[in-house]
Amino acid sequence: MTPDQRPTSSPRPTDSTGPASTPRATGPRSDLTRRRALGLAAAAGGGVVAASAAAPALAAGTAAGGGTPGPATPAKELPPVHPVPQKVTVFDGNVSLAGKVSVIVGKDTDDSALAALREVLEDAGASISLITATSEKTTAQGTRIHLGTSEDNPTLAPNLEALGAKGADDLEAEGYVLAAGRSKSALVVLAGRDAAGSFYAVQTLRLLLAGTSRLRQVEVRDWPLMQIRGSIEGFYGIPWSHQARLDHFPFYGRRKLNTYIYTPKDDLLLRSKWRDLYEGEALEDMAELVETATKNHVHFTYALSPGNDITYGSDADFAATVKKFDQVRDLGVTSFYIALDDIPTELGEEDAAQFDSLAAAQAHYLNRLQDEYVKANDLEPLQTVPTEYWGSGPSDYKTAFGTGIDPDIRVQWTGEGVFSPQVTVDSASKAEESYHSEHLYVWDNFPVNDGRRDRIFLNPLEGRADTLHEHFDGFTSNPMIEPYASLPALANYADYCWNPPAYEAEDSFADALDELAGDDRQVRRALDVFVDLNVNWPYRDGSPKAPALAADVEAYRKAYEAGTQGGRADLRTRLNRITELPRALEAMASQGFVDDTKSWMTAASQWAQGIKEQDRMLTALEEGGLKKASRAAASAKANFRAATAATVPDQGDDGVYEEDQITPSVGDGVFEVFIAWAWAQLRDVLPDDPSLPFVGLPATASTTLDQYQDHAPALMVDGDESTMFWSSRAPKKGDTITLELTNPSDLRFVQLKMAKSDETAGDQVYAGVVEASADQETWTKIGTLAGDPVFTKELAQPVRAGWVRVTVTGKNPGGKWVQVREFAVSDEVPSGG
Ligand code: LTM
Repeated sequence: MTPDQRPTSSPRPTDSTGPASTPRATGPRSDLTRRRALGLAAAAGGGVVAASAAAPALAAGTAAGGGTPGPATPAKELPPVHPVPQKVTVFDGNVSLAGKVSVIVGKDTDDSALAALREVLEDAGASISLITATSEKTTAQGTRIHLGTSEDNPTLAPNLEALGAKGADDLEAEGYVLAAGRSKSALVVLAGRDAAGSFYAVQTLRLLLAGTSRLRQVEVRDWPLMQIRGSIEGFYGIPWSHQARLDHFPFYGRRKLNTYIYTPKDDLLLRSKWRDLYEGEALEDMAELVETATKNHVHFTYALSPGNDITYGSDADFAATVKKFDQVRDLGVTSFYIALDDIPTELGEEDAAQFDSLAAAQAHYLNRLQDEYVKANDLEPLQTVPTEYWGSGPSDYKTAFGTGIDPDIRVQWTGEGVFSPQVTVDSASKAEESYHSEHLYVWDNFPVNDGRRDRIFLNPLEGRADTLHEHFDGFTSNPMIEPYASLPALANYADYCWNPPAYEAEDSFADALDELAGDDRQVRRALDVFVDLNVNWPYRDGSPKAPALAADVEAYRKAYEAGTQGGRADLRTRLNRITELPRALEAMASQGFVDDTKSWMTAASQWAQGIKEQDRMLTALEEGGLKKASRAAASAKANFRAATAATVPDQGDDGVYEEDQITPSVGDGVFEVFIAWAWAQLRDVLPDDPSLPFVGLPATASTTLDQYQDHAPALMVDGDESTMFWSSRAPKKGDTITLELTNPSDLRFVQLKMAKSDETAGDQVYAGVVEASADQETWTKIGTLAGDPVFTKELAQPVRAGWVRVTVTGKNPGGKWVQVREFAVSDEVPSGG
C-alpha cells in the first residue's frame, strides 16, 4: 500500500545442547543474553558442546589419531558468534595464527573466501604463504589452514580426518565446517558445502578470533535454516545512496545475509518509467552494485514494478520487461523479481478482454517470464509479490494467483497485516494454503519508516515464531529510508533467519550496536541512551516508549510532587547525556549511522536542553523566585521551538529530493509528558506567563478526513502541541475539520496549528476557509488558509459561535496529508499568543 492509502525446511540438530557455563561478561549485556550469543542457551537450535572425545586430534597437544584427549573445556571462553551456529564443540587448548601460516586452497576455491581469510589472518598478525594444492598432499609446514570445498580443494578431506571431524558435504547449502586443532602442528580446516559455505566459515573464524591471534580448538558444524535472508529496499521516499548500498553488502557478508532485492518505490526507472533503459552513470553504478554484492555472496535481485500501466497480455510489454532484465543480466544479475504491490486492481481494456481476473492476467505474465526467460536462461526461480500480499485467509485473488502461477515462483507475503507485529505458525500454515505455494517467503515491513518518516525505529525484531523455517523459504526486511540506521535490525534478520530457535532479539541487537559504536565504551553507553529514545514501534500495541527516560521522568515528578530532591538526580543525569548526544556519538565507528540519525540526535538534544530549563524553572518556583522561573520558561520555550524545526529531507513520487521537509520525532512522546506536566506547574503559579502554551475554550473536534493510526481528532484539542490529529489521506474539496464548543461563546481569538512545526509547511490544509457559526446554518468567515502551517486571528469584533470549522477549498500539493497539532479558540486574546 502506498503511504497515501495506508493506514525448506532443514533438519534441526538433536545433539546441540551444551553445558550451562557462565559466559564472559562484557559491555552492557546480561549474562543470559551473552550466553545465548555463544549458543549456550538451553533452547534447541544452536549449541555448544564442551567435549574432547569426539575428535581426538582436536585436543591440546595430541597428535593426529593418537594421544589422550584433553579435558572438557568450559565454553565460556568462546567469543560470541552471530548468527549462533547450529553446533559447536569446544576442546581444550588453542592454536595460534600469529607468525608463519600456510594457507592451502584449490585452484577454484572461492576468491572472496580467500580474500576474507587473508584479511582475518593479517589482523591476527600472520605472515601468509599461499599454496594451491592439486592433490591430497602438500609440503606445507607449520600452521596450516585449508580452505575451500571438497570439490575444489583435495586437501580438505585428509585434514578433516586428521582432526577427527566430518566434512561439510552432507550439510545444507551454504553450510560449513570449521575445525581447529593440532595434527603435528596447528591445523585449521575451513570446509564449505559450497563457495558460500567456505566464505561463511571464514566469517566464523573471524568472530572466534575476536581480534586476537588465538583460536580455541573447536569444531563448528553450521548451516542456515532459511535459504533467503536479507533485505528488500522496497520503501517509498528517498532511495538509498549508491554508497550506502555498497556499504551494506560487506555487512551482509559478515553476518551471513545472502539477499538484497532492489526495488525502491520512488526510483522512477523501476516504476513510473519502467520501460526506460539505464544509461551512463546509472548503468555503471548498477554494475558496481552487482559486483560488490556477488563478492559478498549476496544475491542481487532485480525487481521491476510495471503494474501501474502494464498490459499483462501484451507482447510489447513482455518484450519491454525482457529488454530491461537483459540489461542487468548482462551485468551478472541472475535473480529477477516482479513487484505487483500497490497497483491498480482493475484490468485495462485489452487485458479485460483476454483474462477473467487480475490474478489470471498476472499469472499469465509471470509464467511467461518464468518459462521464456528464467528457465530459458537457466536463472534462479522468478520472485514476486502479489497485489494482495497480506492476510492468511483465502480469497478469490489468492486462489487464482496461487493456482495460476508456476509452483517454482517464489512469492512474498507481509504477514497478517501490511505491518505484522507477530508472524505465527498458524498464520504461516494458513497462508501456505491460501496462496497454494510451497515457496512463500516474508516481505517483512520492519523496520521500514516510510509511513512515519519523522521516526527512526531502533527496536529489535520480535514476534516471529521460532519454527517459521518449516514454512517459509526466508525473510527479507523492508528497511528504513535511513540505510545505516537500519543495520541493527538487519543484523537481527541475519541471526533470526540463520537459526530461528537460537535467536535472542536483545542480544542480537546489542551485538550490532557494539559493531556500529566501535570500541569506545562511552560511545557505546551514549548509543544506549539514544536507542532508548527511539524504541517505540507504533505498529505493535504496548510497544515500550523510551522506557529508561520514562522511568526517570516518573521518579522526578513523584519527587517534585512530594517536595523531595531524592528522585530527581537520575533525570538530570540523563538529560545531560541526551544534550551531549550529537557530540558523544560523533565518534561512532559507523559514520553512516551518525549521518543518518543526526537530525534525531540534534532534536533530542534540544528537547533535553529545554527540559533542563524547565527543571530550573521548577526549582525557582519552589524557591519562590518567580522572575527566575519566568526567564527559565522562556528559555525552555526557545529550545522546544528549535526542536520542532524540520530537518529531515524527503522525496515524493516525482523523484525530487528536498532538504528540511520533516520534523524528526524522538523520545517516543515522553519528553512531551514531562513538558506538559511542567507547564501545568507553572500555570498554577503564573497563569499569564507568556511562555505557557495557549489553551483554548473547552471543545470537541471532528473531521470528514480519515484518521491515520491512533492520531485521533481529539488530539487537536488536548492543549498539547506535541500530539496531533493526522489524516490518512490528502484532503478533498469540501472536507471539513470542525470544533464544537462545550459552551457557545463570543470569540475573540482563533488559532489553528498544522504540520509538525510552526516554522515549516508540511502536512496541512493548503487551501481552505475558516468560519464560525452559532447555529451551523449561518457561517461567518474568519479567514483563509493559504499555505502557512499556523493560522492565527484576533477578532476586533467578537463573533458568537458554538462551532468553528475549516473547509477545504483546493488540492494539497503533492497529495500531502493533514496534521493538526492544536485547534483552539478563546473569548479573550491570549497574552503570549
Ligand atoms: O509492503 C508492501 C508489499 N508494499 C508497500 C511497501 O512498499 C511499503 O514500504 C510498506 C510500508 O509502508 N507498505 C507497503 O504496502
